[in-house]
Amino acid sequence: MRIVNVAAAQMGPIQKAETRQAVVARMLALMDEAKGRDADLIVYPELALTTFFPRWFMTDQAEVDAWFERDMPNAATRPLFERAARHGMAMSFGYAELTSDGHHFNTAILTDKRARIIGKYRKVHLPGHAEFDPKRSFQHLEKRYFEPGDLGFPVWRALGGVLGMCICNDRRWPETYRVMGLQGVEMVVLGYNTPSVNSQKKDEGAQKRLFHNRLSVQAGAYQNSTFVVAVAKAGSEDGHPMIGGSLIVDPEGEIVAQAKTEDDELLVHACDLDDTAFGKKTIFDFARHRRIEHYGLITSQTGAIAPD
Ligand code: CDT
Repeated sequence: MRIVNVAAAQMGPIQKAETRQAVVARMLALMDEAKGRDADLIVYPELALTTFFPRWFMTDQAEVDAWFERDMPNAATRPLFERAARHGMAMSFGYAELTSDGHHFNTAILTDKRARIIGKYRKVHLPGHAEFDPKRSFQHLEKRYFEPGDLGFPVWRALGGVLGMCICNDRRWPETYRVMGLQGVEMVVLGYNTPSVNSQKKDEGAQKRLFHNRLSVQAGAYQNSTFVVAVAKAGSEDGHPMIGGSLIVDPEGEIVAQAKTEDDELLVHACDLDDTAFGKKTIFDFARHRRIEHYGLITSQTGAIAPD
């Protein structure tokens, strides 16, 4: 057995006016609870330190940059690293990263049990728009504030297994899991901020959004024989509702833990990474089953729509 006792630390809403210090205090409370339940790894949401700021239209770059972290750890987040090291707990969380040479990414990190950063992922699939459009009932401006990630989908040897990360919209793309699956990933951790209503499809309410969340995570897990730990920032941020539904899924695609609230809530599950072995052997028997000669369209820019 290779047990990773994972804690999915769902977070309730963070209002625009809330400080990073107040948010980190909540994250520390979740971390202490995770320690009480013997967690090896705690996973927090996408952009965990602030409200989901890409819903706000900003033109002043200084105002935009105030939502970003120039260093990690920094003064606001150092308590997380110190507490995680004291607890001997690995952690993953998302934040807006501003690099020293001026690049903006939607980033997640993974630390080891001594709170050393061992992995960094930068969100590849950025949803939403680059420009404000008054016709939309609400804005989602990730394309305005972030560049697409430049690190691909790496995996890391950690906690006795192979771990990978992705962020929110990435979970809807089969390629995300596949690229990690082909590297032998055994646990994918991800955070999300998903509005309860699809601004481009008004009849798609929270129940359908929750269904698609489960569907994409369960499919990604089963089809690649990996655990997936998907963690929401949920609830209403300044009147903008987001789904909860954080979940831990096993390599057979079964939900083994699921959030019941839209608040700060911890889900803990002992994941035996050896449970990934059967599926990997039968599904990922590379030599016998893969037919790469038929997969070329996946890497083509244009795709192909069958003519009428
Ligand atoms: N944060 C994020 O990626 N959210 C998207 C919804 C975007 S709606 C334009 C998601 O896939 O959940």
